[in-house]
Amino acid sequence: MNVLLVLVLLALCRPVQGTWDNCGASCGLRPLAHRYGASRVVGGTDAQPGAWPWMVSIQIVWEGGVVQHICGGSLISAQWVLTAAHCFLENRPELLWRVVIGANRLSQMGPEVQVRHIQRLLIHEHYNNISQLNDIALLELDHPVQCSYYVQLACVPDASLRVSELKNCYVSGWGATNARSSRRPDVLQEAPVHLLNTHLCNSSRWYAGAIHSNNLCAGYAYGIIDTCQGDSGGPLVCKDTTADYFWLVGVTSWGKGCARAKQPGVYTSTQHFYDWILVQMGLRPAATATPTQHVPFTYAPSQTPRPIPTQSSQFDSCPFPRPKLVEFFTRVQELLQALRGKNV
Ligand code: 4AZ
Repeated sequence: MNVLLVLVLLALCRPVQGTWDNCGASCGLRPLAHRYGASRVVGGTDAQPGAWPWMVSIQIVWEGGVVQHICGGSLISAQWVLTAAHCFLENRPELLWRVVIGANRLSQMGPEVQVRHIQRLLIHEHYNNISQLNDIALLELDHPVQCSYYVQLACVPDASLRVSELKNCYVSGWGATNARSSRRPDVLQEAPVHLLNTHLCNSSRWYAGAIHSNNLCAGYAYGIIDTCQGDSGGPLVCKDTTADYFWLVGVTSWGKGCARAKQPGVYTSTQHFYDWILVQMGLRPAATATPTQHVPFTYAPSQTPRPIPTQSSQFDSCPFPRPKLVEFFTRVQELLQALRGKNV
């Protein structure tokens, strides 16, 4: 009887376990997470390959082939990357931009790494480059990526997620590891951060009113651990309170210096832009008349009409119910094994 139940459960789990080579309907999962120890980090540390599989590096390839990492970003569907609008302030579509997905050490990109070009850049129509309000942008890739152990989608929360209750939050990026040095790490850095109360963050000795309701503050009151230049556009993720997947709650936006006391990192809160994201991706009709700034990328290899997103279900159903199902069936399997061990 037990064997039969396990077989049924395994059959039910199969589509979930089989989603690693196409993103399926899952997001926020880290297939290689079992490889990492539960090490505590002080400041940024090298991330393990595949640790943050939605993390992308947005780069410029200069004439002569020199590659420069400009900003981070997060893969939210097989063909869309969420990033910061200010990464494209000196917007130069004539340059050769590229998006690197699945990388860990930028100088040694193995077969797990996928490189795409930007088909379209969509900057928020109300982005303000003084206040950094609405510092959010979407990149449409020229071709969809293949999901794998190293490439997974991030989960964008809608308004129903109680973000302030999330506890295990992390930032990652290839940005500067020291505020006073422009040297950039080769290996992806990661650090745990705390979500900080927005009222405290806006108080007179902190950011004195510069924090908007569409922002999140994350880091530490005493500084030391923070994002920095080059981390912009990258993810602030928090683990779900009940299951083993991560929410993309913020896009790295700005901060006064890096890692200073009472001046934590400021992030664009993704849940406030959930509807905007859906509209831009063509998954929901636009309600407003203001068009988003569409920047054509002339070098995009194919100038074919924009394909109809085929990944809509991945974003729409994100993250429920698959991660919850994985969690549920894992618990049931553990229970069955425990019962079997007791010969019940
Ligand atoms: C930047 O310039 C930047 N300390 C990103 C994050 C922070 C500061 C600056 C937060 O990309």
